[in-house]
Order: sequence, then structure tokens, then C-alpha cells
Amino acid sequence: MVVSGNKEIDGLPMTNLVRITKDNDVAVITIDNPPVNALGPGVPEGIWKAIDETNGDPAIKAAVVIGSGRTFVAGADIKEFGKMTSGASPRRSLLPLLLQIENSGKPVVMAIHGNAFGGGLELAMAGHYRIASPTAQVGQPEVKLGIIPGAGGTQRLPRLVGVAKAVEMCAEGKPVSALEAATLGLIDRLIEGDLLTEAVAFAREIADKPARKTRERTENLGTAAENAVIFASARDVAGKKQRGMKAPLAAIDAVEAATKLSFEQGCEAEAKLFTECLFSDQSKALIHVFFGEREVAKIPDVPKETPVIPVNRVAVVGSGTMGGGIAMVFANAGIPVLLKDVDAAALELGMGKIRKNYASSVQRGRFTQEFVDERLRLITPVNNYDAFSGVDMVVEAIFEGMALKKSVFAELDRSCRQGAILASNTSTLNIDEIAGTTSRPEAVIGTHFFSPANVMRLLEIVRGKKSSKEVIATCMQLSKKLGKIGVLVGNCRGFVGNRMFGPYRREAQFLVEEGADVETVDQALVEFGNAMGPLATGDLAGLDVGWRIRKEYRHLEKPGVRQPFAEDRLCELGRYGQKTLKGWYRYDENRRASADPEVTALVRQWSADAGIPQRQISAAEMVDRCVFALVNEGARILEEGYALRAVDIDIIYLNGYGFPAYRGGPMWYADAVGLQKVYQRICEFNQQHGELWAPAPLLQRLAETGKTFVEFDKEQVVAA
Ligand code: 3H9
Repeated sequence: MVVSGNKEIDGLPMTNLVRITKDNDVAVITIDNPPVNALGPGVPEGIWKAIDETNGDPAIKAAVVIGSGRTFVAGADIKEFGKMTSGASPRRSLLPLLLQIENSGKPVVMAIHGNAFGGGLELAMAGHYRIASPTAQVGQPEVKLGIIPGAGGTQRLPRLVGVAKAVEMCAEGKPVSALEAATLGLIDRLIEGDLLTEAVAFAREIADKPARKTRERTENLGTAAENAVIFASARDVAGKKQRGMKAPLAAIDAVEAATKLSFEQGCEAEAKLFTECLFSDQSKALIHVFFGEREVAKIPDVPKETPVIPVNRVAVVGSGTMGGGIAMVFANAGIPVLLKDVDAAALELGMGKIRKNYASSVQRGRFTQEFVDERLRLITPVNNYDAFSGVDMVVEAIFEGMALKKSVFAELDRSCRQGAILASNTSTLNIDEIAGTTSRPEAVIGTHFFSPANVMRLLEIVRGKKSSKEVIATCMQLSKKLGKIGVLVGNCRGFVGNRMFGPYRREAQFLVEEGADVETVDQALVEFGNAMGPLATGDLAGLDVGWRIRKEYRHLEKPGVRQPFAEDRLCELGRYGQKTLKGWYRYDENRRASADPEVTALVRQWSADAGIPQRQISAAEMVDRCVFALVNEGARILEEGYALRAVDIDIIYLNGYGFPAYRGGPMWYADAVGLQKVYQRICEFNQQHGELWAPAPLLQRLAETGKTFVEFDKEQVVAA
């Protein structure tokens, strides 16, 4: 029976987003708003109406609320946030609904499978009981969108799970498993069998018992002294782990209000903080990131229906740092891996590193010993290609040299079955040239993992001229299975991420050559929000890596155009960075960095010899020079078609280069600053520093026509 269809409540059109059916004396209220039952327009109204019906029907004793399809409720509809003006907010429909559920004369049981996230958990907490499938997850992930729970979550959660856990869940945004939620008192019963059948039985069981309203519970709210310690420590953790983000601190304030004020006053405090966060630049940026992470999976000419190649067994060639890390990525996803290297000694070294990595994960509590033992069993070291005929995909991760790569791919062509994917982890070399050494260039693709491969989320998938759609679709899908975010990029030097990183780090060097201190440049970018400064990043990666590449490509540099020299000279002195305990910084045996006056003196001398005037440089200029260098190169890449959309570049930078998520990525940041301003600044740099700063034509066009990168992306979608 559908009783809440196609009517209007308070002028809002209703659809069949919520159904109510009866199982004898229990009402079953089913939310059916695919794909994730978000609480978009019509859903709260539908639930309201169904609860009303339940209370008005004397034959009904209790109600069950359940989600249709793959999940309970994934929260408020995030798409709606962008459309809001300061007056409107989803709170207006949600808060009264939650009170109505809590005040229901008949107990309401929330039956959770999949996820109860954000507004979904807030809805669940307004019920009198919560039961869940063991695989369900619950959480308040709003901070990841730059907001806080806004429908009483910060007030009801501490009443159920206690203050410490509520602060952690609201400020960090990490979900908890149903199992943990049950031990916390957030879930009343775990259901192994059919959720709906069991929920109806449970509803019958509790129908005549007195039901408690969550908002009236105070026993878990702690004492002022206990809470003071919890909040101080939470603020400290947020300041370190979520540096620069406003929402975590607002979430802590809101939970603190729950411990100090009545429920109603606490909700008012939450509302104020929620609204401040919702209309902040950080929230806009983080919502862009949320949709961007999903957008990058969409490739205009590789439709969703494209067949994919099952990847059940893989091989990795090269057991060095990258190869070993990549083998771990596959093993962690439960995929058996052959790890190939030249001889037993190299393999033992590689496997030793893998074992050490896993041991430290066990030590840090990330994995159990049992999990690690299982993963290690999935990695088989081999010193020849004999078993390669049985794998579905190979990832080559050997030393970065074209001749060597070509010989490996020729061998792979001989050893692997037709249909297997042949991928290269190259970060700089031409995929088409590599593919050309095989008889099947359609099977060849780049899979550029970032170091450490088992940690970093980004996977640049490099499309060769002949890479087939099946191979592309498989790699995109596989990235998700591997816990990575795959972004498709074109085959140009450095692909997208490293191509942009070049000008970014070039500017950091120029700044030092013009008189800035190494640590001041890094500090400016860290204050901007980057995980690390550009010079410290160089030391971590090894300065010699870029030096070797620059030497190889020196013949391509235009004579008379200024090039940075300091890093190359440091390398000539054997200062390769952390690995030699000397680079831009000096390092102690625990690799703790300190400023090195020797470097300052050397660079000052080299700059004087080169006649580079020395000056005071502001932190703002340091940020503009480095970040706008990213933007300018990003605009070129976009126009040349090596990135599909500006948002793809943003996602690459957030997941591979430590760019702060709350700034949305370099291209979003440029939009936020205003492309006209960015363009003007780049023109100034062009005048001051010459041709390396020639503005990208696309940036100029967008600035002159008053457009943004977001609008550029929308036009691309329409054109496709
Ligand atoms: C909130 O609740 C605030 C409250 O305090 C109330 C305040 C008053 N809205 O991720 P997937 C779309 S804030 C709209 O690929 P999965 C998503 O864009 C919210 N759309 O699937 C995608 O669309 P498309 C707090 C949403 O299985 C499709 O659904 N909640 C929403 O890998 C499939 O998504 C959250 O932050 C939404 N809430 O993962 C949870 N959620 O196919 C956000 C998803 O067109 N969601 N979509 O690209 C998630 O974490 C994941 O989507 C989830 C499923 C784990 C649920």
C-alpha cells in the first residue's frame, strides 16, 4: 500500500520517495530515493506523513523505518547545499521531523543496513531503537564537507555514546562499524538474518514497553571536569590532524554545547555553527571535492557499460620501493601478485622492505598480524617470467630508463597471454614509445602510483594513443578496488601532476635565489595549507631524481630563458636530500630537519655570481608565485587536453601532492581568488621574470570573458 504518494504538504510536491506498508500491527516505512536514499526534497515530508499515519491508525503498535536498495540513508542531499541561500537550509525540514519521530506515541525502530551517515544517523538517533546488519556503518562525516551535523547530531550523539566518542566522530568524521556502534550503545541489536523480518519482530517485541527519547537522556553527558579534558585534547588533535580546517573546531564547540546547555539551547548553538560552516568557502571547496572525486570516474568516450577485463592475478616487475609498494596495494585488495626481480638477492631485499612495512603497520595498529600474514602469502617472489602467462595484468615498476623499459615490455609481449593488461608505472616516459615495442599497443597503459604506493591515494592512469577502452575502463574500476582514486590523464611529459609540479618547485627555487630563506618559503606554503613545503618535499623525494631528469632534457631548454640552478648545484655537492642527510636542509640520524646556514651562504654566493638582485619577499608573494605557477601550467594542460576537466587536476593535487582539500585544489582555488586577479598577477610575473611566466592562453581567455574553470568544465560536458 502506498499512502504517501503524489500529494503536496506545505506546497512541496511529494513523490513516491517514501512508502508505508503494514505487517499486521507494525508499520513499515521504506525510504526509496536511489542511489543512496539521501534526504532530498520530498523525503522528510514523506517520512513525516508516514509517522502521522502510524500514530493515527489504532491497529498499528510500532513502526520500522528502513532504506530500500543498497543503504539506509547517506545523509542530507549534498546537491541541495550548493543551491542554498543563507535563509534556507535542510534543517528546516529535518529538525521538526526528528522531533515528531521522537515524540511519536508508538515506538519507532530504525533498521540500518549499508550506511547511516550524516542526516541518516541523525534520523536514526531520533528513533527509539536502532538495529543494524553487522556490515553496516554509521557516522557523522559532515566535517569532510566543511560542515557539522546540523539536525541535532551533535546533541543526540553524546547522549547515546558519551562525550569522548561523540567528539571524535563529529570532529574527525570517521565512520564506525555496526559492531563498534553496538558496543557504544548506538545500536541496540545486531541482526544476522533478514533485516526487515527481524526489524518487524523486534518492533513487536518492544511495542508495549516504555520507549525513551534520546534527547531526554543525560546519563552519558559526563562531568564538567571530565569534559574539559576531552574538549582540550580534541581541539589539540584537530589543530594538528586537520590543520587549517574550521569545521572540526565548530563540531567540537557544538558537542561542548550539548554538555552545557539544554537540548533545545544546544540545538540552537548547533544551528548557528552549522550555518556559519555551510556558507563558508571551505565548505564550498570540500563539496566541490566530494563531487569531483566521483566526476573523475566518468570518461566521456568510455561509457559505464564498457566491458572490463577481470583482474584476478597480477604481476609486478621490479621489487624496489615502488614495485614493493604496488605489490602491497594488490595484496591488500586480496589479489595474488607475482613480484619479479632479476635475482634472489634483489628479491630478498624487496621482500624484506615489504615485511618491514607490514610490521610497522601492525605496530601502529593499522593491520592485525593475521591480516598481514594473509597478505604476505599472496605475494610470490619470482626471478623469471615463466608464470606470467597466467596473469591478467602486469605493472612494470623498474628503474626510470627508456631502453630498459622497452626490453621489459618486449619480454612481457612474449610472456603474457593475449588480453592481459601491460601497465607501466613510469612517471615521466612516453607511454606510446613503450607501447610501440609490443605487438599489442592497445593493451598498454600507464598506471602512475605515487610514493609510498601503499599509502598515497592517487593513481594517474595514462592513456596511450592506442590504449583500448576496455583497458582504460578496467584500470579506472580497478583503482577503486585498490582503494585508490584513479584519474585519467594524457601522455605528455610528467603527465599532469609532475608536469605542474615542475613550475611549482622551480618558483620555490627562484624565491631562494632571489633572497628568501629556504625555511621561510616552505613555511609560507605550509601556512597556505600544503602538507609540506616545496623544498622539503624535494629533500624527501631525493633532489637527484629531478637533477637526472633535467640533465637528460637540458637540450630542450630555450637558450636565454632563466632556469633555476641552486638545486643542481646542491646535487653536484652530493646534497641529494634526506637520503644523504643533506639537501636544502640538514638532517639528523632520525631525519629531523634543521635549517642549514651553509646552504644559505652557498645560494647567496651563487646568486651574487649570477647577478640576481636580493630582496625581501612577502609570504603572500611566495604563495602566489608557487600556486599560480601550478594554475598556469594546469590551464595549459587543460587546453591541450591532457586532463579531461579542471576538477581532475584538483583531485590529482589533493590526493597526490598534499594540496589542502579545504582549498578545493589549485584550479578551484584560482576560481575562488578570481581568474582576472590570477591572470593579472601572472602578467606581472611575466614582466618581472620573463617568458617562463607567459600566461596560458586558456587562462587569458577565461579571465577576459569573466568565466571560471568550473564553467569551462560544464561546457566540456555539454560538448561531449
Ligand atoms: C548531512 O547529512 C548534513 C546533516 O547534518 C543534515 C543537516 C541539516 N547527497 O559515493 P558513491 C551520490 S551532509 C547527494 O559513488 P559508494 C554520489 O554523488 C551529508 N548525493 O557510492 C553518487 O552520484 P553519481 C553527510 C549523494 O557506494 C552516488 O550517490 N553524508 C550523497 O561508493 C553514489 O555515491 C555524507 O557525507 C548525498 N548525501 O558510496 C555521505 N551521497 O553516481 C556521503 C552520495 O551521480 N556519501 N551521493 O556520481 C558517501 O560517503 C558515499 O556516497 C556512500 C556510498 C558511502 C554513501
